[in-house]
Amino acid sequence: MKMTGAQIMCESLAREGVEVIFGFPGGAVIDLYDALPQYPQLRHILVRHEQGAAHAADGYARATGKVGVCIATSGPGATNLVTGIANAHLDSSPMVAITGQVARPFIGRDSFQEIDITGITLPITKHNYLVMEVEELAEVVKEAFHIARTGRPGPVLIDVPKDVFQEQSEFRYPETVNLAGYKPTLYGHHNQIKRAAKLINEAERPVIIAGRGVIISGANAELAELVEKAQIPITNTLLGIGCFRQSHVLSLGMLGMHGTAHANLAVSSADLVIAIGMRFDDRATGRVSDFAPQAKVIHIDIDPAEIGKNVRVDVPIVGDIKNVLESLNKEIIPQYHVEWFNQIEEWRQKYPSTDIRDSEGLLPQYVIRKIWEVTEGDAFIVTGVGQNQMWAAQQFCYDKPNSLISSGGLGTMGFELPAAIGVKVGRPEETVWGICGDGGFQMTIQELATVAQENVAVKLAIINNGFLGMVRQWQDLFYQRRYVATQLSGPDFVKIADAYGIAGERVTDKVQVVPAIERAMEHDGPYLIDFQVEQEENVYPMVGPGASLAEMQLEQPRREVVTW
Ligand SMILES: Cc1ncc(C[n+]2csc(CCOP(=O)(O)OP(=O)(O)O)c2C)c(N)n1
Repeated sequence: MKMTGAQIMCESLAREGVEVIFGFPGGAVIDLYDALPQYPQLRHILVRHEQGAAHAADGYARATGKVGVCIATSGPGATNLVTGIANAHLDSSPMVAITGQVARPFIGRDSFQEIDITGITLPITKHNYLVMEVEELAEVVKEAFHIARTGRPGPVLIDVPKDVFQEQSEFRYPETVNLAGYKPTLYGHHNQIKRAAKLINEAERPVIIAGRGVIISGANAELAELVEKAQIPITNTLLGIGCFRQSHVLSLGMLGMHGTAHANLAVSSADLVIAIGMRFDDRATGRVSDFAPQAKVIHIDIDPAEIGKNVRVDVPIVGDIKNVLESLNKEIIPQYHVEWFNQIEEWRQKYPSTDIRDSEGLLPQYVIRKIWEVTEGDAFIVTGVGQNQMWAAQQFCYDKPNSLISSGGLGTMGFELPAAIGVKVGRPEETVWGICGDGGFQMTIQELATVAQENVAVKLAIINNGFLGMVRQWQDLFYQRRYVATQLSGPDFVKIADAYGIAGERVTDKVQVVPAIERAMEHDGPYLIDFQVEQEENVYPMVGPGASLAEMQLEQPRREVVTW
């Protein structure tokens, strides 16, 4: 049967099981939009800025495990996607971004709204395509979804000239994909697994560092088996939160720049580090030359490019984590590490690093802890970037699998609101809380209109400190408190919400916190709370720039605080 390129695109998306598309139209994709109503199974969500579409698709993908899809027109539409694509790339989130391109005769002529988006996104996509023949379109879509979701997931961009959307061709959807040069290694090498098991069985002070790769692989159960069988303490990266129950006695919480003291000390004293589905980001390792100085390192990851990139590795295992751990667990001899466990417990007691200090004022940590208590941890938490993000990582005890959605690699302010939309659209039965910085929130605030138009029942907590808080913290600690360009005015967020038709309220006092959170939970629809918190609260512990994990600053220095 003959179809237009636009119909072929829609039909192919439907064949891939796509249910939701986040997008924004324009001239180069007008034919694609014109075909969309013929495919009612494809729900289109109109965002207010293409960056929002990419973050929403990313959040949707992380929360559902499916490929997130976004659409933008050529030129500025496409470039507005770039931050969101880069964000998905650095956090290994499966996404297909579809951009319109000027018609083929206009390419290379600096035509109206022409931009070389495949050139621009080459380093921030797993793969990208410029489709020059309508006959190739279905096969490209099939490949794009395959590449986005297999191996180490990531974003794939498909750029389609306007006249390719208009042209007709026979529709045939390929059954399979066979790409020479793209065959992710799924099973670990047998000898390497044996070597790893030997190290684990002989270790006296082992620590597991688990990352988001565990969640992507669906290996939570296999990881838990390893932890419990060999009684190995486990810490996680920021994005690894949700791969293992944090209330478990062997969980040390997050490591790194704002990790718990006992996790950082454990890694610094370990004789064996088992790194699983993580990539030794500098925020997790601290000064690399002093990272786990006494430890041998086993690194399990599906992406061979990660092995040995930042940290020397003794036993590399390339493979899908679920498969590798299944094999590894068979080789593990059950054991206890009583002395090691007691040592870590001593650190945990001595440095209760994420306890909230007494304060008359409204502390941001207190607000986030109360959201955890009221929701009983049964919620998706989507964060911004900066202090709010670190407190969200510290003050929740994450037992629910995959329940923290955060921009780790790129650290993209403005992620919080559109990503929360994507999470709620993908998992409508779940409670979704956006923990937002007042700075980050203002970067994508326009997506409140999307929330209202689609009635996306997200609950939004603005941790409003009147500053670009994390940058202010660095100015405080490392630039003698010279606050340059970090004091931030904002609108009346409650009035803004109201203007969009969204319910909300302001909280300035501790006693108001729990009732406000409860009202938000009971409200049938989206709800925004503007928490006006103490302005100069810092995140601790902190491993300063250039310091090793063992060199943490633990407490807030005493001084006058700025208040509202
Ligand atoms: C798009 C973008 N621009 C700049 C930064 C640098 N940056 C990191 S944290 C931060 C402050 C964030 O302020 P806010 O959103 O209010 O959150 P807070 O730290 O106060 O919780 C800034 C400016 C960034 N991460 N992303």
